[in-house]
Amino acid sequence: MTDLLGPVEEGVARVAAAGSLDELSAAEQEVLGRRSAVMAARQQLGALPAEDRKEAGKAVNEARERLQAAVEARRAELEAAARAQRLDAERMDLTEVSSRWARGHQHLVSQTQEQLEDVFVAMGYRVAEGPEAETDWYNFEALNMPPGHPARSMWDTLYLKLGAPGSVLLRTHTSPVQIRVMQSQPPPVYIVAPGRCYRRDTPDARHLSVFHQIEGLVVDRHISFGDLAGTIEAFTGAYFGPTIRSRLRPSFFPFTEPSAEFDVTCIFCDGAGCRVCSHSGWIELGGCGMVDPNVFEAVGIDNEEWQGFAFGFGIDRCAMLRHNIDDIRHFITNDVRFLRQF
Ligand code: FA5
Repeated sequence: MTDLLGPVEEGVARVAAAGSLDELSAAEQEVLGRRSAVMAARQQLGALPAEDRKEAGKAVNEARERLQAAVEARRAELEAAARAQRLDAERMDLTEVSSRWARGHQHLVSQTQEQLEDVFVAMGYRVAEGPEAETDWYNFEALNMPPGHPARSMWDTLYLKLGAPGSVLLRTHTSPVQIRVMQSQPPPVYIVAPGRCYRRDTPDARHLSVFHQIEGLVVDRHISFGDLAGTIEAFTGAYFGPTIRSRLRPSFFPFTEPSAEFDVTCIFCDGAGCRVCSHSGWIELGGCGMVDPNVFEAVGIDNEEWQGFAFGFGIDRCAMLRHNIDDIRHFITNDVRFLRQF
């Protein structure tokens, strides 16, 4: 019978050299398959004289077992290496992620909102809030705009499919918070109410369809238009500094009488006229006026005893003016090169 010692040593070396599980399968076939030296020796056993057969059979089995053990050992090594490689590829290095991505920060509009709140809190105001999904009554009717009132067209409204058609909407301004506050507490009232507003406005350099306003409401005894004008001046001075001029010009809002709009000088052209200010030299910041007696009536406040003023202006516009941003749309494009500057 063929001597198996040499083929077994070669076979073990061949198996140990397999660099992958596929190579190992090929090597296993070679050293233990039908055409291997061990199998050939096994087939020769029947032809041996009976007295030699036992010894030869034992030698064949030992050779097979040695080769099989070598294959199993190499398979275990290769499988462990493959598993380690897979784990390494799938591994998530959390420390690497946190150092690769810079930490975020508050959006400029939120920063501006907090700064404006601070200006008014320093003047003794409280911060109030109200819902963004409002009823028609709070957004319009209680603000002296009954159904069908022509002034409703001043605000291009987005209605929600909730309740009776046209009864629930996305608030077009923060003025409904005036009503909610007056319903919830007796005068005197000194509040500001910042928040998101929605309109079917076409976006341009000064308009977005989702933007932010801050509402102010004061209800007290002996309040006059002079208090309102002084408050606006105090606020513009505190927030923009002395270089920006402001002006009040007569206007109309159904919920204030008399009403005014307040503008600040356009910082982009210093009043000369440019694209951002529509060549007027001024940028409109908000509306204001003395609370209309019909609004007091809607919330049950005696307008003989109490007077009040209200104002509402754009937070996004304040941020634009203070930081020289010539297009309000930068706030929503999420370009980190823009956002990182503030
Ligand atoms: C109002 O919304 C009134 N509620 C303001 C008011 C409150 C008047 C209290 C009287 C008393 P107006 O529609 O003009 O008014 O909006 C006020 C300000 O919100 C504007 O001057 C502007 O600064 C900002 N604003 C309005 N529409 C947009 C818009 N589409 N995108 C960005 N800012 C806007």
